[in-house]
Amino acid sequence: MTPTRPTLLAITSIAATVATLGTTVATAAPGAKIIGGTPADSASDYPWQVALFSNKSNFFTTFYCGGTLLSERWIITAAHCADVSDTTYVAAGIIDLDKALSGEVAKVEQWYIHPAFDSNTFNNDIALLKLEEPLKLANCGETCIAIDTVTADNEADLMFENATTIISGWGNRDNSEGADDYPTILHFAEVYITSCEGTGYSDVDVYPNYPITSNMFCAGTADFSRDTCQGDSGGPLVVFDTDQTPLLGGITSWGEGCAIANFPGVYTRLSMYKAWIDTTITDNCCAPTTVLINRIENSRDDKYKMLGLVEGWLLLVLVGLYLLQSRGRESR
Ligand code: 4AZ
Repeated sequence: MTPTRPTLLAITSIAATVATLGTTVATAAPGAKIIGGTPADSASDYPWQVALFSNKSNFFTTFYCGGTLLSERWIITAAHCADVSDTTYVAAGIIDLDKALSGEVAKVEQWYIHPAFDSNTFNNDIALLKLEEPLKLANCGETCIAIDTVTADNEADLMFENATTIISGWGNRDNSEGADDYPTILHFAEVYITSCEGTGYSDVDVYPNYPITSNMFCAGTADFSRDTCQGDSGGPLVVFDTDQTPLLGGITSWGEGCAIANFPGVYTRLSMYKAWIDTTITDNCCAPTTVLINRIENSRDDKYKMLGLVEGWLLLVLVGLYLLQSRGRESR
């Protein structure tokens, strides 16, 4: 079997078919499986998720890949999502593709595809998008928040065998042959990091014809019931540190079909790219100035610190008043 190397063309033609089917696509057949996922309740559940589309006037039909918010100016996605002749737009702060224009929408000014991306093997399947105008993240508040990436320094603590991760996207929910079931609402699922070959959920070398390089890793479930699928590409696989701060650990890249027994999904391994991400961003302007999720946590701490300060002053004033009063009593 040959692993699915999705092309943008495939995804856009699927989107076109979806468009022709009209509203019927919005309602999933009972038991239809992201594969095996759950619809998000609110855009604030996965505020780092963005959608890529190629025509602002018809968002749903030209949606083709996911992406992740690194800052108000930079999006990270899969390099194979860059195979696009049209202009790319990004929508943040949404869960419903039908209401994408109610989110924060920006035009992509420049794609930065990893220089070593190999479209045959999908090695280095990673790209950065610089937006023409910064997204006004304050406008969408809790529904659009940038996220940090896993690095070589913290990878061992976060990306171990069986670590829990969250995948999300607007990709196909039906893995039966030739079937399309694209949701308008963002879906998510919990999957676990597993070895791609031999020691994980599968006892065979599942991808003998396609090398799993050190720039990739696999994730899935023991029963192969949950997985990313066509249209989820470019989107996030997130892990959580001990403070429950989400960090981007992977980018949905490829795999043999979707939720097929013995074939876990393959993801781009973010920890390999910190230096490339940092230099691409700093060399091409607009270093992140946005509030990252972990910085929000810190600012929450600051609030508590402020509270401490206020309480301290209050105590001082009260002690002062007490002393003044007792002095007054003594002098009487
Ligand atoms: C795709 O075509 C795709 N099951 C994404 C993920 C996987 C397969 C295909 C992994 O975008």
